Amino acid sequence: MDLDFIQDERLRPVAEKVLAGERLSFDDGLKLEQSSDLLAIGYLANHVRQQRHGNLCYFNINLHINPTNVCVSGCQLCAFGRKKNARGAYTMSLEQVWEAAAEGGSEAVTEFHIVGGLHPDLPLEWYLDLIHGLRRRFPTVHLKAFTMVEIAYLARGARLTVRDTLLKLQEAGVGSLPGGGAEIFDPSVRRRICAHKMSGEEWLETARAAHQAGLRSNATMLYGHIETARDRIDHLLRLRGLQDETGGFMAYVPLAFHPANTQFSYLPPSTGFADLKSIAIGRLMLDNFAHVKAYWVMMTPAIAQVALRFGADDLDGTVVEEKIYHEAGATTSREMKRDELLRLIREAGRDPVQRDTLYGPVARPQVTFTVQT
Ligand code: V47
Repeated sequence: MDLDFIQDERLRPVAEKVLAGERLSFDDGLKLEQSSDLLAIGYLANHVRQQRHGNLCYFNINLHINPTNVCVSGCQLCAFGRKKNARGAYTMSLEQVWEAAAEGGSEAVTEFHIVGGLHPDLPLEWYLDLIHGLRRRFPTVHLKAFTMVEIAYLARGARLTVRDTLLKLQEAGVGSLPGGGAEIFDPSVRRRICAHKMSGEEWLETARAAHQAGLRSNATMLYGHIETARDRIDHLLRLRGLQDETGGFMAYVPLAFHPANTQFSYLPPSTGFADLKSIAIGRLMLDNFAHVKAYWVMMTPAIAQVALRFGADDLDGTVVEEKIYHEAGATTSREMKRDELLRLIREAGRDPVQRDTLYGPVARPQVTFTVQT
């Protein structure tokens, strides 16, 4: 294939590998990181994306629920968590969680995305009741609930293995796990951004246990703080390694760090250039992940839309009431209407597919799409 689209000659061998369908190495990843030839990187990522998904772009109709912001972890990166009796700390009652689910369920929601802090007093039974209650009230809604960090914390509190905890939650109605809490796996970075959170190894170990229990999950990477390019590529390769083993990850979701109201408030926020590069490099390195998600809440709808031409095939969903990013200064809306998602996707020349959490299509008469052959 003609490689005229490349301006940075150092990318040529990487491009040749991508176009030949070969797996990229750590050094290839670094070359991509060190290059400013964003259009060439994006072209390659788009090539991979087109091969996997043609012209399709996925989205879902979901509702985020954060039952509590009380958290013992005190991560330096986080603007959401509060100590138990601190100002602004909240914990919803089970009834309030179920009411929030009912109130947000107006637009044919197919997924509740449920994550919260590590609450020192809420036992596993409380979470099982929460899930049971949602399952009973909303039997058709998929419950994507609790990060690896929450799962391991609940297991420790209940004196159960991670596997047994996962099995109990699954039995109660949890259908899959979101990808949060991965941050950056490198231990020296972790010590500075989330000193008391589980290690990267433990995150991967918990994801492995989840996949082995039959629960699929997503995976995230938090970038744009104190990490280096090497840390980012190392993170991606560790995710790729586990995916080779379990095949249990559905989507990779790069998350740009929002510094406001965190201990890193002196750092500048991410840029459109860095966001698009992150999406594209993720798509190129994670050759065994089906999906790369441009989470519009984090990267703004404007950049997320462009990302659909830089390797992303999924815009996440309607979200409603996002708290974690907005506490950290996100200026995006807290919700997006289905019609607006459709407009963004169609304007980018993609064919929208409303999906369920596990990427099965959701039949809705309003959605029309064609697969390009
Ligand atoms: O784990 C916390 C990150 C994550 C900040 O799986 C911050 O489909 C930026 O994981 N600036 C939670 N990021 C969000 C998350 C997620 C979002 C959307 C979809 C999915 C999915 C998962 O947010 C946390 C942490 O990595 N975070 N604080 C901050 N100040």
